[in-house]
Amino acid sequence: MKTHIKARLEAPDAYPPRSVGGEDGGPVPEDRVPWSTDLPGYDPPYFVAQRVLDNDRTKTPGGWADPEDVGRVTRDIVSFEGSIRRDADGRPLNACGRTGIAGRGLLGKWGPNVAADPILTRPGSGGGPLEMLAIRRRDNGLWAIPGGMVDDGEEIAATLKRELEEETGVRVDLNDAIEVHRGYVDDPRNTDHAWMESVVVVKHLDAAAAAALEARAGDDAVDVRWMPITEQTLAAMHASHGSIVRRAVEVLRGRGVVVMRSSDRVVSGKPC
Ligand code: RP5
Repeated sequence: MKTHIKARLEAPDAYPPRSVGGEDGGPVPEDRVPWSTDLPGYDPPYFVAQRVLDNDRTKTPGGWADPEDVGRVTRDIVSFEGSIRRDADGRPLNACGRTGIAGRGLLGKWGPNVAADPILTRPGSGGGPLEMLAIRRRDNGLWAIPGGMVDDGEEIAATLKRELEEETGVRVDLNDAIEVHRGYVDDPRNTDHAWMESVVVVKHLDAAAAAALEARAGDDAVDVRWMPITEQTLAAMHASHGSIVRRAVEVLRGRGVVVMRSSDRVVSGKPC
């Protein structure tokens, strides 16, 4: 069974503390995350950001958020993770289980909020570990894959290209990139009723092709760099990006890309 860690234990500053509710409160116990387990009295705090309410597309021209009444959502709510459970009020239930926050938090859509994340890699300098083009996020200061939300009606291939260019200034043909993840992202913004899912691709560039790129931080990124992929850098990444990059590294290794010195081995991991 997949589970989540950040969506159970971390949250943006704007959120109330994640809690099972009641007098004792506290985060959801790890073994009570699956909806299939009993958690009598589970009553997490409800939170929806004002920014989400202000962007209700049924009220605000150009808004990017669903209406607060889930019954008024007209689009199909579908997940890469399979069929979606709903609660007694018709709200979609997080594909990885309880989070300790009800409502949508900072996310605009009920259910999955779909993103696209392109990973570019290059050989490490001086025989060092493989490197990836990473951005530092404005919202939490963490290094991340340079991705972003898929706009309404946008093809995922277009989002991958657009986000790479907006956040890093880099234009690369991603048609031959390899898909390494399509599903849940353990993002600290996730709630019981709204969560991140993403399509992640990887493309490896040789040293000359990478050297020809001029990266500069833009949009939601405050910094950009070629980041060595090591256990330390992966562990410090935003959301479950570290696990997803691990998967990308395994895929590249399977295709004969020299990944890193044996002393810097990256162990395999399964993202949720
Ligand atoms: C992550 O948040 C996704 O994997 C993607 O990288 C990102 C999308 O959110 P914004 O960067 O648009 O806030 O969970």
